[in-house]
Amino acid sequence: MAGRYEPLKSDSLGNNAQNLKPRGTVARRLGIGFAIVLTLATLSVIRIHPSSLSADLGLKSSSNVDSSSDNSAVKTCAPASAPIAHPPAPINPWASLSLDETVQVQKWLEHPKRNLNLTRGDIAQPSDNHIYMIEAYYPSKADVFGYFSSLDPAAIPSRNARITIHHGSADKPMVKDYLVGPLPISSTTRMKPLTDIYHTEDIPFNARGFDARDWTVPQFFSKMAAPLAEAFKDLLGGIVAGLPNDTLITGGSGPFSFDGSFRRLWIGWRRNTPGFFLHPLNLYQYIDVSGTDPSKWEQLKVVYNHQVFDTSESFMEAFHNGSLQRIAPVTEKDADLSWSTRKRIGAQRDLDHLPGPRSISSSGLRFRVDRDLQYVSWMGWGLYLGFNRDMGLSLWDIRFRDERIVYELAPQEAIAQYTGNDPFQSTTAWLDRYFGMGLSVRDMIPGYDCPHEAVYLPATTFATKGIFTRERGICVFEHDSGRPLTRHLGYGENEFGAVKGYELVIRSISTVGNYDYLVSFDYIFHLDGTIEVRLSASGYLQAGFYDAEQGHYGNRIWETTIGSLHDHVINFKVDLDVAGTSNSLLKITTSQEIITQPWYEDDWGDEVIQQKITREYIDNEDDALLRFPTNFQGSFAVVNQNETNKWGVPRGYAIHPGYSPVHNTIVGSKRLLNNANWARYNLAVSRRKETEPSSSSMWNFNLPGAPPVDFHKFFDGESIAQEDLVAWVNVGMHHLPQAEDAPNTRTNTAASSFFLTPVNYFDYDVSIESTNAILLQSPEKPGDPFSHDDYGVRPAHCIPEPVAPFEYFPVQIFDLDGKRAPPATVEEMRRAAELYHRIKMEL
Ligand SMILES: *[C@@H]1O[C@H](CO)[C@@H](O)[C@H](O)[C@H]1NC(C)=O
Ligand SMILES: *[C@@H]1O[C@H](CO)[C@@H](O)[C@H](O)[C@H]1NC(C)=O
Ligand SMILES: *[C@@H]1O[C@H](CO)[C@@H](O)[C@H](O)[C@H]1NC(C)=O
Ligand SMILES: *[C@@H]1O[C@H](CO)[C@@H](O)[C@H](O)[C@H]1NC(C)=O
Ligand SMILES: [Cu+2]
Repeated sequence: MAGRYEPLKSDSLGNNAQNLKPRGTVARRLGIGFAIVLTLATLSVIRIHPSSLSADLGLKSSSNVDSSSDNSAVKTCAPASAPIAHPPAPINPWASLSLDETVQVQKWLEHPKRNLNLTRGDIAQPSDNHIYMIEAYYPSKADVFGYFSSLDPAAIPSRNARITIHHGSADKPMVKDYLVGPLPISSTTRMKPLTDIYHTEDIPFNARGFDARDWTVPQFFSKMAAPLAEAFKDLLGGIVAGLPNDTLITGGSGPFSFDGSFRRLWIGWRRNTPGFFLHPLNLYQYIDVSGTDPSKWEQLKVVYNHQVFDTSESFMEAFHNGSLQRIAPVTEKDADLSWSTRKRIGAQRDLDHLPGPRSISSSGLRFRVDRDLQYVSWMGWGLYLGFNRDMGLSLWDIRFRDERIVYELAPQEAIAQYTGNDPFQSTTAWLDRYFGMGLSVRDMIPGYDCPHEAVYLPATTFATKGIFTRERGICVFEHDSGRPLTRHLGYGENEFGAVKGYELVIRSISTVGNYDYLVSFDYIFHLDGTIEVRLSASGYLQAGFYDAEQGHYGNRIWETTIGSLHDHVINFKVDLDVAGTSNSLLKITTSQEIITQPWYEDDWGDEVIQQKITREYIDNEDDALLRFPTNFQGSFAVVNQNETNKWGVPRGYAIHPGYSPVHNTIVGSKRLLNNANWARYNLAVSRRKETEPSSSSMWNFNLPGAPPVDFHKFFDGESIAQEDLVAWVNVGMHHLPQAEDAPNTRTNTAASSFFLTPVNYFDYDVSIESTNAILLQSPEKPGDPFSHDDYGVRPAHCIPEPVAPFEYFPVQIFDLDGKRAPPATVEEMRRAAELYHRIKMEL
């Protein structure tokens, strides 16, 4: 099959075309189209435009090519739709509840027989009982394995729902989790408290889930804003009247509580302008929003320009009697605020009027998707998708070349701890699971968030107001990394060649409250068995108010704005099953030795300084809270000691640091005392347990002193030698914002990653199997070109399908009866997305 590497000529291609062996449908389609392709290939050689001309052609150049008369012979490329996948089982055990299932559960819970005294979530007050969440509760690993090994329909794991109820009308208000199952609802369906996955009994009501309506109760305006309205105008240059045209808004920080005994937080005022996150003003209030009765909510403190007041009255008195140290507000009249919008500015760059390159799978997509089961396969890989409110996308039963490698790969929590010289920034320690990183997923922007030919999958989550569906919540695409995965130039037989670096990407983007946190979760699959987990952030900073006293805490990025230093750490659960579930944690360290050997020559002395490897199994959980070694001298791998490759080495998968493998800088802060202890490490390995499904919970944010999931309790002295193990792996960033974080942080440097990569898992690099590869042979006659074998796979020539016209739709909301809700207004959409980061006062 070896062809000749020559300038493109029709007859040489013709020879190749005849030699083409059909390889599945793709190759066949390619073969048929080939004769036609030839004519055009020749034409395209002739049609070389001088560069000056091509620039002039501008946007029209592509249509010029398409409309050339000879193109009638060229077929259109295969459509960019994914062929149907073949999941290992006809079900997805991690499927989200369907709309119908959710509504069934809702109705069942509302039935008077349940005696739950529920008020519908969309109208409930804090003092009512209401359902906060309904979502799928995943079956045990044993049940899934039992079913997968038999595929016996009788062994299908039972389906259960996890329910969270806010018991606001109880004598002692609290939050409780329940399991409801089996589903579908029948006479055998039961409800029981879900407690064994938490380290505390109940969730205190003061740590309850986020509810947008808490922040729009009239008391908020009457107690927190109205008494200061006059000062707002003078000191902040804005109006707060509880009207739609208010020019100031406020936003809250967190956590709200230490142990559930109170619910108090700082709010800070901002300009009500696009990019409001970059417009903090220097007035803060500490407020008490404890309990279930908003009429008891209070303001406890006012801080303006570093001056502290216990009451609105004393603040207003100082404001009137001249003792207040004022700073002149930057009013909108004085300043152009467009710097905080995303509107394009500046001169257009050379050739930027042309659309950039786009990727086309000319012979059809090479990955398979089962949309109903949410299963994806590509080049030996296969996996199921799950999606939940708290953290969004998760991957399950990841197999490569018919062997399971990862049972579960799922984000757990994302912290962001800030610093500053004001009450807002210096007390902020977010745990974003609270806000629902899955709930915060919105549709992708097609062509921008993912390439044009990406396949989109829907994501559905329950919220108190209804059921949210986004048609484009997840995207899947294959792309060319643009660099070979392996290559070598050589002159011996079969030494010279390259394997193309194709990758499959599964992505979801979560915009948590609009601040610096448009988070793109990327799972990137490679041909050699490597999985790359990459997270990138963008969006607006949570900026601070700049004055001369803030210099140590960030960089000034505008007149009165500072980009505040903060750390991001995001935790992933990686339930590796390396050659089975009996796994061990191998620590490899490299160090320096000085050694003498009898055969050293006198020329260089009798000592050599070199590296050596130390291998050590970490046998106990307590020793498995880990940091990467200095200078990354060493590595951690999960291996099966009893399964060796051909060379007698235990098969393993290494957890390899990627870009910015940081852990949290701060240890011991009271606002992050025990609720995110995983963030102290780069990774930790514990024995897998059904009672330890996650390193966090949505209530951990508001309970740093009494976290429902206390990560350190996972590490209780158990053996991790040849056990089923879970690695808890962190990515993150020390984010010192700079002028270039405006208007938005850039995903190129605001990124972090890790790799799960085979280490002696195989006997050799299995990417050599790829037929999207080339092998070159040295010419026999000096001066002749190298001959080559491309395994019959080469770029097709075809007319790409037109890109669908751009369109973007809001989330679809179904009410709690499952009926399509009327479209949300912009203000409603903002409230759902911006949460209490942008509180618009209402009368
Ligand atoms: C049911 O809840 C309401 C508040 O929503 C409360 O006023 C009422 O007392 C509760 N009923 C019972 C029987 O607990
Ligand atoms: C804001 O709206 C109110 C009521 O519609 C109106 O009376 C007021 O003049 C408006 N204020 C500004 C600054 O436009
Ligand atoms: C102004 O009011 C503040 C706050 O009540 C008070 O502490 C201060 O003594 C007053 N100063 C004068 C000059 O009245
Ligand atoms: C695994 O290997 C250990 C010794 O390395 C041996 O004691 C044990 O029986 C083996 N287990 C299995 C399941 O083969
Ligand atoms: Cu950041």
